Amino acid sequence: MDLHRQLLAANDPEIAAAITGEEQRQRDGIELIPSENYTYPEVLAALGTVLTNKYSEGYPGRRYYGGQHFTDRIEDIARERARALFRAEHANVQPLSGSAMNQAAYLACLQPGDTVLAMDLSHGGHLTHGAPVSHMGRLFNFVRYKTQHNRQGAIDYDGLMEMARETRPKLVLCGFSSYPRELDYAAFRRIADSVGALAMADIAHIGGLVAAGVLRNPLDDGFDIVTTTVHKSLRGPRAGLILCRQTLAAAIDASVFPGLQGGPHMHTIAATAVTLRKASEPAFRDYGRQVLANAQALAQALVGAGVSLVTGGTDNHLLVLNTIDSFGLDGRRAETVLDEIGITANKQVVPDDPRLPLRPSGLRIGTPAATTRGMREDDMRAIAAWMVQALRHPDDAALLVRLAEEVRTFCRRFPLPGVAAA
Ligand code: DSN
Repeated sequence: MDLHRQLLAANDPEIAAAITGEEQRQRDGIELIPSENYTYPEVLAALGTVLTNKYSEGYPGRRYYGGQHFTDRIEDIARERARALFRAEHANVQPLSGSAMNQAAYLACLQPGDTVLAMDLSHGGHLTHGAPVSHMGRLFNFVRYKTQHNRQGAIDYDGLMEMARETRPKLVLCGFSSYPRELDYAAFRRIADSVGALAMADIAHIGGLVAAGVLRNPLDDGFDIVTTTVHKSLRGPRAGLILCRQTLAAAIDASVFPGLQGGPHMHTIAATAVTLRKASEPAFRDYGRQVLANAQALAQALVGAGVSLVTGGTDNHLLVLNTIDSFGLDGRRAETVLDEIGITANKQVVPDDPRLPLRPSGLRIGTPAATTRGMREDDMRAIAAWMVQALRHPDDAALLVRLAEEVRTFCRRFPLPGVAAA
């Protein structure tokens, strides 16, 4: 155990024991929540440093506190790496996480009451894309578009163009947290242009896949603003990035600080810089390809076993299962049953779900974390088989115990990055 952990164990055994327990949970189980990942040991090292002691309000060269020699260097490196990796004119690396980055982006370019076109939450959009329960949904006039269930979840771009002409949005937003298909960014750009709106993409989930070059980068299609989290497919610390045109740089920066946030978390920004360097290496492209290949293998195995997938499949890293149609179980029960055998997923609404979000009709799974641990297509087929057995027999306690043991044994083959073996 390293010195910091020894000190923690000696001085706060309760918290130390809970952290050790979480390490064990992560090591012994299969992580399928599509927004989670295992970060690099180097990122964990950067996070646990004295940078957490420092206030750095402002931006490099323009801070409100002294002692910024090293923090300026770190933030400059992080910004430069983000710009280079995503081919962006400007990058802000200070957003504390995904919701803050989207809020800062809206507040940079909209006035209260302005109209935004965004994807409906149950069709795959995110809370910050105008769900009525979010503050953003109250502040701006979000008009929601849906996907077409009978066309593999495709978006009706002609219909969206029509909707834009009727509603005159200031911002056309695309992106998602539970949509398994690729988007036509050029079509979104044309729709935004047709009404003089800005085009923004929230690639929070797929930022790593875009960085790896295995999914399309909306900046290459002339988007004005792109936001991404750092902790999902990018495999970094919990943080957000805003990438934008140079003409929006001053507004975005002012919106993040002082508009929305105070002191940036410099330990996280250092860890973000480390992540961005890793993502620019050739091995990360291989990782991105494997994430997609694993998602295909998982989807094919589930469909082959008769499971109903929203949109019928996936083009990215995530899948949404309709567990009511497939197993007669709501998403909450399905999540609990899988938890019992050591597979972590999350309940999920399906398009126009008649059920409530805490007991929805579906389950969301994805492959970024399992891929980081080294799992490949054959492993995805084994995981699909365990899932289907458990979900078909949720009340068979003996079966669930046996499957849990199989999952634990399987997981021993895949070490947890940055954590010593048990
Ligand atoms: N919580 C994230 C997700 O799971 O997709 C989005 O905020």
